[in-house]
Amino acid sequence: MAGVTVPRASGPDRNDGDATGGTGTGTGTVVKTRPKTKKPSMYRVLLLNDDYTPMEFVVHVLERFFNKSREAATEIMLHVHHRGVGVCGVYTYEVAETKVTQTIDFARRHQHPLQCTMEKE
Ligand code: TYC
Repeated sequence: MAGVTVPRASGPDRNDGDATGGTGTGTGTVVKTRPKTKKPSMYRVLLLNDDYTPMEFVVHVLERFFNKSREAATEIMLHVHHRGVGVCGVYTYEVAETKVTQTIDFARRHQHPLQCTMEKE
């Protein structure tokens, strides 16, 4: 039957990667496959204030594990000192989790109570 058009591969889930649309004429329409990519969820790593961890130690943690300059690290440390909590960086889940663990372990080894946590952005 000529002139009848059946919609194919119109939605994101209809395109299974087949490169032809069947018109029954031996010709076809090339349908480009759109690769399914998803942006990963991002997580904020937070540093918490306490009364005992030395300021210089917190600056060192920010330089060592969060790749901050001395100036940026000092700014974040002072923000946490005054406000109680502050963002050290935003990372994918596994990277954020690693930085939280590294920070807490490093603080513990130096007998400081410094705490660090993460939250979904
Ligand atoms: N409040 C601490 C002090 O006065 C310094 C400090 C800053 C501790 C930031 C923890 O995440 C922190 N020595």
